[in-house]
Amino acid sequence: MASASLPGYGPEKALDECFGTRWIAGWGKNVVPTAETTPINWQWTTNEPGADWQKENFATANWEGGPSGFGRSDTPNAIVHTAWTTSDIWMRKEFDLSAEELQRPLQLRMFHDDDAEIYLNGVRAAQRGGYNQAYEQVEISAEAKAALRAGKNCLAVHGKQTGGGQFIDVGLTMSVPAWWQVDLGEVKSVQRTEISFNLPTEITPYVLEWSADGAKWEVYANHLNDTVYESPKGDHLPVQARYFRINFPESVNHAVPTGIWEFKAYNAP
Ligand SMILES: [Ca+2]
Repeated sequence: MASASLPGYGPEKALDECFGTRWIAGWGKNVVPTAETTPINWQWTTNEPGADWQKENFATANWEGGPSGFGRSDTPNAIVHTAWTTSDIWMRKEFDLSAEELQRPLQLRMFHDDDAEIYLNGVRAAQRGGYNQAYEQVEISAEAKAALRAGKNCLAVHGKQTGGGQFIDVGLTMSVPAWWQVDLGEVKSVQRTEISFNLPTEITPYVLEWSADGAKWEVYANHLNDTVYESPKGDHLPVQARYFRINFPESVNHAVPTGIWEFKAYNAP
């Protein structure tokens, strides 16, 4: 590994300089992606569909198909792939969940302008009034979570325009635990570490562990409850370590997969 001094950090040696870009595989999964990452085909209609439109087995033969998101392209931050300019839109999307995925934390990810009602398998998952101007994570109601099952499921959305900008796009995200580990090659005296995450202005919760032998691990730093972001993220603890491992909890989810740009370990304070 390369050794280097960092400008402004004094004459210290980086035990491990740049490891390059390391994306965390499986950090999270967009069960139903939004147009932020992958525009997907929904069934949709702007004609009043009648009662039970949100039910799983509702017949949608006369609905149209088109890619997300839906709205007017002059709406700030909107990613429009299908024009929707009338007062109401009803949308449906089927998706699969494995038995294992069913146990994972799931959230809606939505951008609505204006009002939105969201259903999972016919049960109300969330309801929002007005507009939110950007994508955000939204909790799913306990009733709708209970209605999910392994196999095929149905996400149904009603969007309503009341004035101004116009847009609707709804996704379903799943969190999974992830970790990344580095081998310094031999046991080294480490005084501190730095981690550069790919989302420097987001709070990225993690637990950093260290080990001399790869078998017995101890906590180097616990950042599960941080309230402010810092980039790069620095931790200080003198240890004799060969391995470091960054563990990410299930509770974090960003539409853009979180990753690590760099991990550095230093033998000077
Ligand atoms: Ca509006």
